Amino acid sequence: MNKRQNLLDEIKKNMPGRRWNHTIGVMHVAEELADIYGADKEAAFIAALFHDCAKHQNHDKLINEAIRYGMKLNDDMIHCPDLIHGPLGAIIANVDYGINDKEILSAIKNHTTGKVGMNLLDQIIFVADFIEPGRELFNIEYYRKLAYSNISMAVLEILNNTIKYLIDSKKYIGSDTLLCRNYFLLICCDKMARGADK
Ligand code: DGI
Ligand code: FE
Ligand code: FE
Repeated sequence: MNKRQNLLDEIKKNMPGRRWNHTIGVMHVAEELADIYGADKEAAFIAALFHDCAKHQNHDKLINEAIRYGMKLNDDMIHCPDLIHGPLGAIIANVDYGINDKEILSAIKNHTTGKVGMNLLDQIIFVADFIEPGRELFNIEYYRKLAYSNISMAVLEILNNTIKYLIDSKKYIGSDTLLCRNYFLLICCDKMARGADK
């Protein structure tokens, strides 16, 4: 059996079916986007495969796992344990599965909040996670279309959507989410961000 199949089997074994279906969707979309934008397809596949490998619904389990792997929890992670699974997933991919490509680990680590200066692979995983075929969100076709025509604009619009959702549901917003949104606003529409006239 080849290495790729071994990894697939290993990750599948440790995931509930629903999350595995989501992971397959993210892998498929990430490979497609890598093709379109000229990124490394194999790296996109591996990053997508691992991106949610640390996602446990139970916050206590997540925190305990993070501590067990020696991960440092920042304030945002303590206020919002949902933000732990990306960084923890990158550590697990590295420690348990020997993934040591820095770009793959970065894409896994930052897939929930994004980060300032995200590179192409980071953006592909971030966007693929949001638009994979299993996601049913209001106006999802708008984000899907954008993803295939302007990936940075797709990142910006997804972050705008997420921040609106977090405000509407009175949830804590992590600093990376806000900083990343402003970073892509400046990249995508500099004039608009400065409030400049047309
Ligand atoms: O793990 P997935 O469900 O596939 O997707 P994800 O890793 O992007 O996580 C999505 C959730 O993360 C979604 O409910 C919004 C939430 N999220 C993203 N940024 C923030 C956040 N939640 C809080 N509280 N604060 C954030 O800054
Ligand atoms: Fe996730
Ligand atoms: Fe995901």
